[in-house]
Amino acid sequence: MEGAIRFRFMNFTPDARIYVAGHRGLVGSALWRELTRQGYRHLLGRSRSELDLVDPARVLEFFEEQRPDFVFVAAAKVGGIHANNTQPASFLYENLQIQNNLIHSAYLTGARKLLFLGSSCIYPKLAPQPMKEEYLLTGPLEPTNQWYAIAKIAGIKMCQAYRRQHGCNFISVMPTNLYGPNDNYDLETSHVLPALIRKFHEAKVKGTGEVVCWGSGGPLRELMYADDLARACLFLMEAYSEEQFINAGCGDEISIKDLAEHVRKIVGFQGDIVWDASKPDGTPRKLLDSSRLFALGWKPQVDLETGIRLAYQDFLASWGGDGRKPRTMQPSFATQ
Ligand code: GFB
Repeated sequence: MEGAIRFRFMNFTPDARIYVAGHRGLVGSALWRELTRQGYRHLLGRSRSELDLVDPARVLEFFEEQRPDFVFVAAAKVGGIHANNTQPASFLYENLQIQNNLIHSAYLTGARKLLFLGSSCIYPKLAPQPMKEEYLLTGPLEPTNQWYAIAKIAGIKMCQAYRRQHGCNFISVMPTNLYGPNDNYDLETSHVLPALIRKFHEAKVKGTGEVVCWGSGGPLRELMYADDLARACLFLMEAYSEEQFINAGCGDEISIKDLAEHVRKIVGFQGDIVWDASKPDGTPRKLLDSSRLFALGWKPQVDLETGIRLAYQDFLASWGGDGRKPRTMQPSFATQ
């Protein structure tokens, strides 16, 4: 049974001190934009060079100095299918360290509430679709991202354990696949949508006849714009305090083939798409059942077509048309 929440109640008001861990990443920067838009005045953020989240002493020191009331854990080592598959030790070690340090320091310094962000890859590879929260730990994980998934499952359990033993109001949210401003466009480590935007754009600019995409194109993915997730997180920080983690998706899925076709059209590339079957497909289907969240009254606002157009604008603004380096370096700690 869950223990009583003993922490002093404090409303999530514009005066609260709010720490967004990972504030320069895809999700963290979306949270920052939304908090600013909604008038929250005391936002705390630290870049990786200012605060190494892998270091327990530095993290605790930061919490002791700054005493945040509310904490969003949007910091993690993240990446697409290839990065997950080829850096298992980094994905497991760094994520466990980062989340342990943040969650434990929030407990020690009396944070009023913490929201931990996981990932839809926590569910079994062949879970029934759409995936309900209850399906956690009911079957084997997808091998390409099991390391990241195990770390994220440990993060959920950390929040639940600190609630039970210490009465902390720590909650967890499982987002679906995300995209949007400040995404990672590095082709080795990115997720599929930013990779497609960059590949098609560069092929258009260089006049290349074909673009190579990975796998069979058959897998289905649910893709949500990061600002929608940010709105969901603010909503949940205010309205949700249960031990049960909660899914956050938009409810629509698309095949990777159809996604590639959409991006090709939006970017304006007229050549062919070639599928490289030597690259992994990953999970065949990954659709979240977000009915719990929808029943609370939240719904997404950005449809895929609009979102891809916005993401392409972000790519054009942060990358040169000839594929030169981004104006701002992509941070290593971001989340998805
Ligand atoms: O987005 P993605 O890298 O990750 O790949 P996952 C999704 C699908 O797109 C896979 C295909 O079937 C890829 O093979 N794909 C096609 C491509 N072309 C490309 C390309 O150029 N680049 C990339 N990256 N993919 C991740 C997990 O899984 O999802 C993480 O590894 C995390 O742990 C994240 O959970 C949300 O959706 O397969």
